[in-house]
Amino acid sequence: MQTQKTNSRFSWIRLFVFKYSYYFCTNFSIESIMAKTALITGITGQDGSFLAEFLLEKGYDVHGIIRRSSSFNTGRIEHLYLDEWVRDMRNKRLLTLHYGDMTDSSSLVRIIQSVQPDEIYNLAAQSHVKVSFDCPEYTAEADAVGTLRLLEAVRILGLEKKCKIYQASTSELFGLVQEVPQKETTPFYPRSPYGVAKQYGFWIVKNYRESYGMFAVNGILFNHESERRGETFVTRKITLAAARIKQGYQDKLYLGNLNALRDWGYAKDYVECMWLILQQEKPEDFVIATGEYHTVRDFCTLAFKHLGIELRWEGEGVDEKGIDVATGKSLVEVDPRFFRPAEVEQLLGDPTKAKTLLGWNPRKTSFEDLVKIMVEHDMRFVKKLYLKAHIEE
Ligand code: NDP
Ligand code: GDR
Repeated sequence: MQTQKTNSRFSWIRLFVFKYSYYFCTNFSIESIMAKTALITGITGQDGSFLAEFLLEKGYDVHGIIRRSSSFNTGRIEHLYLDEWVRDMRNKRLLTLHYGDMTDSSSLVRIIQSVQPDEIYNLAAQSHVKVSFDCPEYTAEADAVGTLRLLEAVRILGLEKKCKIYQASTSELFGLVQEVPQKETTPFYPRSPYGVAKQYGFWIVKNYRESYGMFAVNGILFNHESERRGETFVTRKITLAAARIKQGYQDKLYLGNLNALRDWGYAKDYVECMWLILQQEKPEDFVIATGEYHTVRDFCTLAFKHLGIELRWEGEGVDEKGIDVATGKSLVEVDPRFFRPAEVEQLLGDPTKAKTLLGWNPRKTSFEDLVKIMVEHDMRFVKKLYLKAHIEE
Protein backbone atom coordinates (compact mmCIF):
# COMPACT_ATOMS: atom_id res chain seq x y z
CA MET A 1 0.00 0.00 0.00
CA GLN A 2 2.81 2.35 1.04
CA THR A 3 4.77 1.57 -2.17
CA GLN A 4 1.68 2.18 -4.28
CA LYS A 5 1.23 5.67 -2.68
CA THR A 6 4.91 6.54 -3.19
CA ASN A 7 4.72 5.39 -6.80
CA SER A 8 1.70 7.54 -7.53
CA ARG A 9 3.38 10.57 -5.90
CA PHE A 10 6.41 9.96 -8.13
CA SER A 11 4.21 9.76 -11.22
CA TRP A 12 2.69 13.16 -10.35
CA ILE A 13 6.13 14.66 -9.92
CA ARG A 14 7.25 13.01 -13.19
CA LEU A 15 4.20 14.39 -14.99
CA PHE A 16 4.80 17.86 -13.55
CA VAL A 17 8.49 17.84 -14.56
CA PHE A 18 7.64 16.48 -18.03
CA LYS A 19 4.87 19.02 -18.59
CA TYR A 20 6.89 22.02 -17.54
CA SER A 21 10.12 20.94 -19.20
CA TYR A 22 8.08 20.47 -22.41
CA TYR A 23 6.53 23.93 -21.94
CA PHE A 24 9.94 25.42 -21.21
CA CYS A 25 11.58 23.76 -24.24
CA THR A 26 8.88 24.80 -26.69
CA ASN A 27 8.36 28.32 -25.43
CA PHE A 28 11.74 29.28 -23.99
CA SER A 29 14.34 27.41 -26.09
CA ILE A 30 17.95 28.23 -25.24
CA GLU A 31 18.10 30.22 -28.48
CA SER A 32 15.09 32.31 -27.57
CA ILE A 33 16.40 33.10 -24.09
CA MET A 34 19.83 33.93 -25.41
CA ALA A 35 18.55 35.53 -28.64
CA LYS A 36 20.14 38.84 -29.34
CA THR A 37 18.54 41.59 -31.33
CA ALA A 38 20.43 43.07 -34.27
CA LEU A 39 19.60 46.13 -36.34
CA ILE A 40 21.10 46.34 -39.83
CA THR A 41 21.13 49.60 -41.78
CA GLY A 42 21.57 48.92 -45.50
CA ILE A 43 19.92 45.50 -45.18
CA THR A 44 18.77 45.60 -48.83
CA GLY A 45 22.36 45.87 -50.10
CA GLN A 46 24.84 43.13 -50.95
CA ASP A 47 26.39 42.87 -47.49
CA GLY A 48 23.14 43.54 -45.62
CA SER A 49 21.45 40.57 -47.25
CA PHE A 50 24.30 38.15 -46.47
CA LEU A 51 24.60 39.47 -42.92
CA ALA A 52 20.86 39.09 -42.31
CA GLU A 53 21.06 35.42 -43.40
CA PHE A 54 24.12 34.87 -41.21
CA LEU A 55 22.51 36.41 -38.10
CA LEU A 56 19.19 34.60 -38.62
CA GLU A 57 21.07 31.32 -38.72
CA LYS A 58 22.71 32.28 -35.43
CA GLY A 59 19.25 32.75 -33.90
CA TYR A 60 19.22 36.55 -33.83
CA ASP A 61 16.06 38.60 -33.95
CA VAL A 62 16.98 40.65 -37.02
CA HIS A 63 15.65 44.11 -37.84
CA GLY A 64 16.54 46.11 -40.91
CA ILE A 65 16.12 49.67 -42.10
CA ILE A 66 14.86 50.12 -45.65
CA ARG A 67 14.23 53.37 -47.42
CA ARG A 68 11.24 54.22 -49.48
CA SER A 69 11.80 53.85 -53.21
CA SER A 70 9.50 54.07 -56.24
CA SER A 71 10.35 50.52 -57.26
CA PHE A 72 11.04 47.42 -55.17
CA ASN A 73 14.43 47.51 -53.45
CA THR A 74 14.05 44.31 -51.41
CA GLY A 75 15.04 41.80 -54.11
CA ARG A 76 18.11 40.57 -52.18
CA ILE A 77 16.16 39.81 -48.99
CA GLU A 78 12.78 38.71 -50.33
CA HIS A 79 13.58 35.06 -49.67
CA LEU A 80 14.18 35.92 -46.01
CA TYR A 81 10.98 37.65 -45.16
CA LEU A 82 8.81 35.44 -47.34
CA ASP A 83 10.42 32.14 -46.35
CA GLU A 84 8.02 29.99 -44.33
CA TRP A 85 10.90 28.21 -42.67
CA VAL A 86 12.25 31.41 -41.21
CA ARG A 87 8.79 32.51 -40.09
CA ASP A 88 8.08 29.15 -38.44
CA MET A 89 11.30 29.02 -36.48
CA ARG A 90 9.74 30.74 -33.48
CA ASN A 91 6.29 30.99 -34.84
CA LYS A 92 6.91 34.58 -35.75
CA ARG A 93 8.88 36.54 -38.26
CA LEU A 94 12.49 36.85 -37.26
CA LEU A 95 13.13 39.52 -39.84
CA THR A 96 11.41 42.84 -39.33
CA LEU A 97 11.79 45.78 -41.69
CA HIS A 98 11.38 49.45 -40.77
CA TYR A 99 11.21 52.46 -43.03
CA GLY A 100 13.95 54.96 -42.28
CA ASP A 101 16.83 56.86 -43.78
CA MET A 102 20.37 57.77 -42.73
CA THR A 103 19.57 61.38 -43.59
CA ASP A 104 16.62 61.47 -41.17
CA SER A 105 17.57 61.55 -37.46
CA SER A 106 13.99 61.22 -36.24
CA SER A 107 13.52 57.92 -38.08
CA LEU A 108 16.75 56.54 -36.61
CA VAL A 109 15.75 57.52 -33.05
CA ARG A 110 12.27 56.03 -33.48
CA ILE A 111 13.53 52.73 -34.90
CA ILE A 112 16.31 52.26 -32.35
CA GLN A 113 13.94 53.07 -29.51
CA SER A 114 11.42 50.45 -30.63
CA VAL A 115 14.00 47.76 -31.53
CA GLN A 116 16.33 48.20 -28.50
CA PRO A 117 19.14 46.43 -30.38
CA ASP A 118 22.09 44.66 -28.76
CA GLU A 119 24.08 45.12 -31.95
CA ILE A 120 23.83 47.66 -34.77
CA TYR A 121 25.54 47.05 -38.10
CA ASN A 122 25.79 50.35 -39.98
CA LEU A 123 26.08 49.25 -43.59
CA ALA A 124 23.88 51.90 -45.21
CA ALA A 125 25.75 54.19 -47.57
CA GLN A 126 25.90 55.76 -50.98
CA SER A 127 28.60 53.21 -51.72
CA HIS A 128 29.59 53.96 -55.33
CA VAL A 129 32.93 55.78 -55.57
CA LYS A 130 32.36 57.21 -59.08
CA VAL A 131 28.83 58.37 -58.18
CA SER A 132 30.22 60.18 -55.14
CA PHE A 133 31.93 62.64 -57.51
CA ASP A 134 28.50 63.40 -59.03
CA CYS A 135 26.61 63.54 -55.69
CA PRO A 136 29.26 64.61 -53.16
CA GLU A 137 26.90 66.41 -50.80
CA TYR A 138 24.40 63.56 -50.57
CA THR A 139 27.29 61.11 -50.09
CA ALA A 140 28.52 63.19 -47.14
CA GLU A 141 24.99 63.37 -45.70
CA ALA A 142 24.40 59.62 -45.83
CA ASP A 143 27.90 58.23 -45.23
CA ALA A 144 29.45 60.79 -42.87
CA VAL A 145 26.68 62.67 -41.03
CA GLY A 146 24.47 59.55 -41.24
CA THR A 147 26.99 57.70 -39.07
CA LEU A 148 26.99 60.57 -36.58
CA ARG A 149 23.17 60.55 -36.51
CA LEU A 150 23.18 56.86 -35.66
CA LEU A 151 25.71 57.26 -32.84
CA GLU A 152 23.79 60.21 -31.43
CA ALA A 153 20.51 58.29 -31.58
CA VAL A 154 22.05 55.53 -29.47
CA ARG A 155 23.40 58.09 -27.00
CA ILE A 156 20.17 60.10 -26.78
CA LEU A 157 18.29 56.90 -25.97
CA GLY A 158 20.80 56.03 -23.23
CA LEU A 159 21.76 52.77 -24.95
CA GLU A 160 25.49 53.45 -25.17
CA LYS A 161 26.35 50.69 -22.66
CA LYS A 162 23.88 48.09 -24.02
CA CYS A 163 24.36 48.48 -27.74
CA LYS A 164 27.45 47.54 -29.77
CA ILE A 165 27.97 49.33 -33.10
CA TYR A 166 29.76 48.09 -36.20
CA GLN A 167 30.73 50.71 -38.80
CA ALA A 168 31.31 49.69 -42.43
CA SER A 169 34.64 51.40 -43.04
CA THR A 170 36.57 50.83 -46.22
CA SER A 171 39.94 50.36 -47.91
CA GLU A 172 39.06 53.55 -49.84
CA LEU A 173 40.37 55.34 -46.71
CA PHE A 174 43.87 54.34 -47.84
CA GLY A 175 43.26 55.75 -51.38
CA LEU A 176 46.64 57.01 -52.51
CA VAL A 177 48.38 54.31 -50.55
CA GLN A 178 51.13 55.33 -48.16
CA GLU A 179 52.48 51.80 -47.73
CA VAL A 180 51.96 48.33 -49.25
CA PRO A 181 50.22 46.28 -47.96
CA GLN A 182 47.82 48.42 -45.92
CA LYS A 183 47.17 47.54 -42.27
CA GLU A 184 45.40 49.07 -39.27
CA THR A 185 48.27 51.56 -38.70
CA THR A 186 48.64 52.74 -42.32
CA PRO A 187 47.89 56.49 -42.66
CA PHE A 188 44.76 57.42 -44.64
CA TYR A 189 44.70 59.34 -47.94
CA PRO A 190 41.16 59.18 -49.37
CA ARG A 191 40.75 60.05 -53.07
CA SER A 192 37.01 60.63 -53.54
CA PRO A 193 34.07 62.33 -51.80
CA TYR A 194 33.05 58.79 -50.79
CA GLY A 195 36.47 58.10 -49.22
CA VAL A 196 36.44 61.45 -47.43
CA ALA A 197 32.90 60.89 -46.09
CA LYS A 198 33.88 57.42 -44.86
CA GLN A 199 36.93 58.93 -43.18
CA TYR A 200 34.60 61.12 -41.12
CA GLY A 201 32.58 57.98 -40.31
CA PHE A 202 35.73 56.16 -39.20
CA TRP A 203 36.89 58.94 -36.87
CA ILE A 204 33.50 59.77 -35.37
CA VAL A 205 33.07 56.10 -34.45
CA LYS A 206 36.51 56.06 -32.84
CA ASN A 207 35.78 59.38 -31.13
CA TYR A 208 32.50 58.13 -29.60
CA ARG A 209 34.29 55.00 -28.42
CA GLU A 210 36.95 57.07 -26.68
CA SER A 211 34.64 59.83 -25.44
CA TYR A 212 31.67 57.83 -24.15
CA GLY A 213 33.11 54.33 -23.67
CA MET A 214 30.83 52.95 -26.40
CA PHE A 215 31.55 49.59 -28.05
CA ALA A 216 31.76 51.24 -31.48
CA VAL A 217 34.20 49.72 -33.97
CA ASN A 218 35.34 49.93 -37.58
CA GLY A 219 35.79 47.05 -39.97
CA ILE A 220 38.10 48.38 -42.69
CA LEU A 221 36.94 46.03 -45.40
CA PHE A 222 38.67 45.71 -48.76
CA ASN A 223 36.58 45.09 -51.89
CA HIS A 224 34.27 42.11 -51.56
CA GLU A 225 32.09 40.86 -54.32
CA SER A 226 29.45 38.23 -54.98
CA GLU A 227 26.59 37.17 -57.22
CA ARG A 228 24.57 39.86 -55.34
CA ARG A 229 27.00 42.70 -56.10
CA GLY A 230 25.43 45.85 -57.56
CA GLU A 231 25.53 45.76 -61.36
CA THR A 232 27.59 48.95 -61.78
CA PHE A 233 30.58 47.76 -59.74
CA VAL A 234 33.33 46.50 -62.01
CA THR A 235 33.32 42.77 -61.13
CA ARG A 236 29.57 42.29 -61.60
CA LYS A 237 29.61 44.49 -64.70
CA ILE A 238 32.21 42.09 -66.14
CA THR A 239 30.52 38.81 -65.16
CA LEU A 240 27.13 39.99 -66.44
CA ALA A 241 28.60 41.23 -69.72
CA ALA A 242 30.60 38.01 -70.21
CA ALA A 243 27.41 35.98 -69.70
CA ARG A 244 25.45 38.18 -72.16
CA ILE A 245 28.24 38.08 -74.75
CA LYS A 246 28.50 34.29 -74.43
CA GLN A 247 24.73 33.96 -74.99
CA GLY A 248 24.68 36.45 -77.87
CA TYR A 249 22.79 39.28 -76.11
CA GLN A 250 25.68 41.80 -76.05
CA ASP A 251 28.54 42.59 -78.46
CA LYS A 252 31.06 44.42 -76.38
CA LEU A 253 31.98 45.45 -72.86
CA TYR A 254 33.27 48.98 -72.20
CA LEU A 255 35.40 49.54 -69.09
CA GLY A 256 37.51 52.31 -67.52
CA ASN A 257 40.90 51.79 -65.89
CA LEU A 258 42.01 48.22 -66.66
CA ASN A 259 45.21 48.60 -64.61
CA ALA A 260 43.46 49.22 -61.26
CA LEU A 261 44.58 46.64 -58.71
CA ARG A 262 42.12 45.42 -56.09
CA ASP A 263 42.18 42.94 -53.20
CA TRP A 264 38.90 41.12 -53.98
CA GLY A 265 37.24 38.75 -51.48
CA TYR A 266 33.89 36.99 -51.27
CA ALA A 267 31.17 39.02 -49.48
CA LYS A 268 29.68 35.97 -47.77
CA ASP A 269 33.01 35.34 -45.99
CA TYR A 270 33.35 39.00 -45.02
CA VAL A 271 30.04 39.38 -43.17
CA GLU A 272 31.22 36.73 -40.70
CA CYS A 273 34.04 39.13 -39.76
CA MET A 274 31.58 41.92 -39.04
CA TRP A 275 29.95 39.68 -36.46
CA LEU A 276 33.27 38.40 -35.06
CA ILE A 277 34.49 41.99 -34.56
CA LEU A 278 31.47 42.71 -32.35
CA GLN A 279 31.99 39.52 -30.31
CA GLN A 280 35.45 40.61 -29.09
CA GLU A 281 36.04 41.56 -25.45
CA LYS A 282 37.74 44.79 -26.42
CA PRO A 283 36.37 47.22 -29.03
CA GLU A 284 39.01 47.41 -31.77
CA ASP A 285 39.24 48.26 -35.48
CA PHE A 286 40.24 45.57 -37.99
CA VAL A 287 41.46 45.39 -41.60
CA ILE A 288 39.63 42.63 -43.49
CA ALA A 289 41.25 41.55 -46.77
CA THR A 290 42.59 38.50 -48.60
CA GLY A 291 46.20 39.74 -48.91
CA GLU A 292 46.18 39.10 -52.69
CA TYR A 293 45.49 41.54 -55.53
CA HIS A 294 44.65 41.44 -59.24
CA THR A 295 44.05 43.96 -62.01
CA VAL A 296 40.64 44.64 -63.57
CA ARG A 297 42.17 43.14 -66.75
CA ASP A 298 43.00 39.89 -64.84
CA PHE A 299 39.41 39.67 -63.56
CA CYS A 300 38.14 40.08 -67.11
CA THR A 301 40.50 37.46 -68.58
CA LEU A 302 39.47 34.92 -65.94
CA ALA A 303 35.72 35.59 -66.27
CA PHE A 304 35.77 35.09 -70.05
CA LYS A 305 38.12 32.10 -69.73
CA HIS A 306 35.59 30.44 -67.47
CA LEU A 307 33.11 30.62 -70.37
CA GLY A 308 35.62 29.14 -72.83
CA ILE A 309 36.59 32.51 -74.36
CA GLU A 310 40.29 33.26 -74.45
CA LEU A 311 41.13 36.98 -74.51
CA ARG A 312 44.32 38.47 -75.98
CA TRP A 313 45.08 42.04 -74.89
CA GLU A 314 46.31 44.46 -77.57
CA GLY A 315 47.10 48.19 -77.56
CA GLU A 316 47.64 50.61 -74.69
CA GLY A 317 45.71 53.18 -72.66
CA VAL A 318 42.35 54.14 -74.22
CA ASP A 319 43.21 52.02 -77.29
CA GLU A 320 43.62 48.79 -75.37
CA LYS A 321 41.31 45.97 -76.47
CA GLY A 322 40.47 42.44 -75.29
CA ILE A 323 40.32 40.32 -78.47
CA ASP A 324 38.62 36.93 -78.67
CA VAL A 325 41.50 34.69 -79.82
CA ALA A 326 39.11 32.26 -81.58
CA THR A 327 37.17 34.84 -83.66
CA GLY A 328 39.47 37.89 -83.72
CA LYS A 329 36.50 40.03 -82.50
CA SER A 330 37.12 42.84 -80.04
CA LEU A 331 35.03 42.05 -76.93
CA VAL A 332 36.43 44.49 -74.37
CA GLU A 333 37.31 48.14 -74.99
CA VAL A 334 38.13 51.21 -72.92
CA ASP A 335 35.70 54.10 -72.55
CA PRO A 336 37.17 57.15 -70.76
CA ARG A 337 33.68 57.96 -69.40
CA PHE A 338 34.39 55.32 -66.77
CA PHE A 339 37.60 57.00 -65.59
CA ARG A 340 37.42 58.82 -62.24
CA PRO A 341 38.57 62.38 -61.56
CA ALA A 342 41.04 60.89 -59.03
CA GLU A 343 41.76 57.17 -59.12
CA VAL A 344 42.79 54.68 -56.46
CA GLU A 345 45.34 52.70 -58.45
CA GLN A 346 46.03 49.89 -56.03
CA LEU A 347 44.77 48.40 -52.79
CA LEU A 348 46.24 45.43 -50.99
CA GLY A 349 45.30 44.55 -47.41
CA ASP A 350 47.23 42.85 -44.64
CA PRO A 351 44.73 40.64 -42.73
CA THR A 352 47.23 39.47 -40.07
CA LYS A 353 45.36 41.05 -37.13
CA ALA A 354 42.02 39.53 -38.23
CA LYS A 355 43.67 36.14 -38.71
CA THR A 356 45.34 36.22 -35.30
CA LEU A 357 42.65 37.78 -33.09
CA LEU A 358 39.45 36.73 -34.88
CA GLY A 359 40.73 33.35 -36.08
CA TRP A 360 39.37 34.27 -39.52
CA ASN A 361 40.52 32.56 -42.71
CA PRO A 362 41.04 35.26 -45.39
CA ARG A 363 41.45 32.70 -48.20
CA LYS A 364 38.29 30.67 -47.54
CA THR A 365 37.08 31.46 -51.06
CA SER A 366 39.91 31.85 -53.58
CA PHE A 367 39.96 34.55 -56.26
CA GLU A 368 39.39 31.86 -58.93
CA ASP A 369 36.39 30.47 -57.03
CA LEU A 370 34.93 33.95 -56.56
CA VAL A 371 35.05 34.62 -60.32
CA LYS A 372 33.57 31.16 -60.99
CA ILE A 373 30.68 31.69 -58.52
CA MET A 374 29.80 35.03 -60.11
CA VAL A 375 30.12 33.89 -63.74
CA GLU A 376 28.10 30.71 -63.21
CA HIS A 377 25.38 32.66 -61.40
CA ASP A 378 25.20 35.27 -64.17
CA MET A 379 24.99 32.63 -66.92
CA ARG A 380 21.82 31.31 -65.24
CA PHE A 381 20.59 34.83 -64.41
CA VAL A 382 20.94 36.09 -68.03
CA LYS A 383 19.33 32.95 -69.46
CA LYS A 384 16.31 33.34 -67.16
CA LEU A 385 16.01 37.09 -67.79
CA TYR A 386 15.94 36.79 -71.57
CA LEU A 387 13.69 33.73 -71.50
CA LYS A 388 11.19 35.72 -69.42
CA ALA A 389 11.45 38.66 -71.83
CA HIS A 390 10.74 36.33 -74.81
CA ILE A 391 7.71 34.82 -73.06
CA GLU A 392 6.30 38.26 -72.22
CA GLU A 393 6.72 39.52 -75.84
P1 NDP B 1 25.37 48.39 -51.39
O1 NDP B 1 25.49 49.61 -52.22
O2 NDP B 1 25.07 47.10 -52.03
O3 NDP B 1 24.24 48.64 -50.27
C1 NDP B 1 24.09 49.89 -49.65
C2 NDP B 1 22.85 49.84 -48.75
O4 NDP B 1 22.68 51.11 -48.14
C3 NDP B 1 21.54 49.55 -49.52
O5 NDP B 1 20.72 48.77 -48.68
C4 NDP B 1 20.96 50.95 -49.70
O6 NDP B 1 19.55 50.95 -49.88
C5 NDP B 1 21.33 51.55 -48.35
N1 NDP B 1 21.29 53.02 -48.34
C6 NDP B 1 21.90 53.87 -49.19
N2 NDP B 1 21.64 55.14 -48.82
C7 NDP B 1 20.84 55.10 -47.74
C8 NDP B 1 20.22 56.06 -46.92
N3 NDP B 1 20.36 57.37 -47.13
N4 NDP B 1 19.47 55.63 -45.88
C9 NDP B 1 19.27 54.31 -45.65
N5 NDP B 1 19.83 53.35 -46.39
C10 NDP B 1 20.61 53.73 -47.43
O7 NDP B 1 26.70 48.30 -50.53
P2 NDP B 1 27.46 46.99 -49.97
O8 NDP B 1 26.49 46.05 -49.42
O9 NDP B 1 28.43 46.55 -51.00
O10 NDP B 1 28.34 47.64 -48.81
C11 NDP B 1 27.82 47.77 -47.49
C12 NDP B 1 28.60 48.85 -46.76
O11 NDP B 1 29.97 48.49 -46.71
C13 NDP B 1 28.55 50.23 -47.39
O12 NDP B 1 28.56 51.17 -46.34
C14 NDP B 1 29.83 50.33 -48.18
O13 NDP B 1 30.22 51.67 -48.33
C15 NDP B 1 30.77 49.53 -47.29
N6 NDP B 1 31.87 48.85 -47.95
C16 NDP B 1 31.62 47.99 -49.00
C17 NDP B 1 32.66 47.28 -49.57
C18 NDP B 1 32.43 46.33 -50.70
O14 NDP B 1 33.42 45.96 -51.34
N7 NDP B 1 31.23 45.89 -50.95
C19 NDP B 1 34.05 47.43 -49.06
C20 NDP B 1 34.16 48.32 -47.93
C21 NDP B 1 33.11 48.99 -47.40
P3 NDP B 1 18.88 50.70 -51.33
O15 NDP B 1 18.89 49.21 -51.54
O16 NDP B 1 17.54 51.28 -51.17
O17 NDP B 1 19.74 51.41 -52.33
P1 GDR C 1 35.58 50.53 -55.89
O1 GDR C 1 34.80 49.46 -56.78
O2 GDR C 1 35.63 51.86 -56.51
O3 GDR C 1 36.90 49.91 -55.53
O4 GDR C 1 34.64 50.65 -54.62
P2 GDR C 1 34.45 49.43 -58.33
O5 GDR C 1 34.12 48.03 -58.63
O6 GDR C 1 33.47 50.48 -58.69
O7 GDR C 1 35.85 49.82 -59.02
C1 GDR C 1 37.02 49.05 -58.83
C2 GDR C 1 38.10 49.54 -59.79
O8 GDR C 1 37.73 49.20 -61.13
C3 GDR C 1 37.95 50.32 -61.97
N1 GDR C 1 37.08 50.23 -63.16
C4 GDR C 1 35.74 50.34 -63.15
N2 GDR C 1 34.85 50.51 -62.13
C5 GDR C 1 33.54 50.55 -62.44
N3 GDR C 1 32.64 50.67 -61.47
N4 GDR C 1 33.09 50.47 -63.74
C6 GDR C 1 33.96 50.31 -64.79
O9 GDR C 1 33.54 50.23 -65.93
C7 GDR C 1 35.34 50.23 -64.49
N5 GDR C 1 36.45 50.04 -65.23
C8 GDR C 1 37.49 50.05 -64.42
C9 GDR C 1 37.66 51.52 -61.07
O10 GDR C 1 38.22 52.71 -61.62
C10 GDR C 1 38.31 51.07 -59.78
O11 GDR C 1 39.67 51.35 -59.78
C11 GDR C 1 34.08 49.51 -54.00
C12 GDR C 1 32.75 49.94 -53.36
O12 GDR C 1 32.07 48.78 -52.91
C13 GDR C 1 33.00 50.84 -52.17
O13 GDR C 1 31.78 51.07 -51.47
C14 GDR C 1 33.99 50.17 -51.22
O14 GDR C 1 34.26 51.00 -50.13
C15 GDR C 1 35.27 49.83 -51.97
O15 GDR C 1 34.95 48.97 -53.04
C16 GDR C 1 36.28 49.12 -51.07
